[in-house]
Amino acid sequence: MSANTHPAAAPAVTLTIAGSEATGGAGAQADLKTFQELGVYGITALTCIVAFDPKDSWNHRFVPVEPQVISNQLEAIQTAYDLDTVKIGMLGTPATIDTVAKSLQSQEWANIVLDPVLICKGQEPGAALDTDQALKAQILPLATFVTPNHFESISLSGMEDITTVEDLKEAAKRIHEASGAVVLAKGGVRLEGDDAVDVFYDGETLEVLRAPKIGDVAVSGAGCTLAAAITAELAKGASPLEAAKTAKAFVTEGIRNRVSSNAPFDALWQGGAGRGPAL
Ligand code: PXL
Repeated sequence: MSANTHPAAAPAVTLTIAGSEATGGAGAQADLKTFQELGVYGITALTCIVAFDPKDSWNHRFVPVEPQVISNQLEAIQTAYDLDTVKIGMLGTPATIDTVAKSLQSQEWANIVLDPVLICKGQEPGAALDTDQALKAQILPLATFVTPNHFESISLSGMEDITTVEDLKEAAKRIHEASGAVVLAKGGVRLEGDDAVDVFYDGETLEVLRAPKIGDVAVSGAGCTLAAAITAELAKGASPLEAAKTAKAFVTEGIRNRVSSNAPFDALWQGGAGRGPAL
């Protein structure tokens, strides 16, 4: 049956191009859970498989998916659906970036949301540098919305450090000027103060979004979930600023309802949003 048979009930179809993080806190798993919670139909093209190593301080073990297999997934997805909204998560290698850039360029998009995951602990530093450069050269110019964290904001803006909200504003402006994308630069738990502060900048509107910090340790999946929630909201027709605000509230609730495990970090729980603490 064609997807157009029930147009009134049809959810927005939303793609994430991302890696698997086996414990389910981050990556494609976080994206799909977020899409489901926010009422969009989620699809994934997997770029890599990350398995933390409990015998080695939970460092990342990273295995890329072969470029041909990534390309096959995207061919199936892009042929099956007329997509206009995509989220890009962890890509991981220059070859993956090449493949993904080609698929992105094969059609028009209304929204390309880039979570510019620059460093994965399990990668060779040399390889990571190549990957970072390829991401900046080939994917960042295609993005319509980018969500750098503290470290990524320093790297993408070329600033020496970011220690204040004023610094974060400057970084957001520089990244917008370099990319043309709407920017949500995330201070998270890295800036001092009681609030987790993010700076939104679209070239005209500069807005500081605040939510009380919940603890002072970063929670796994917060960055993925924030970008995925922005993606879902944009797919449903929200403006970029509305999408950013809804996403921040969603992440705050998900952190409040986080899940602990035998790993040394908690994971955000998307199912916690709007439901209060579990009884
Ligand atoms: O949080 C960044 C991230 C994104 N994607 C994958 C990951 C991680 C961090 O662990 O494993 C697949």
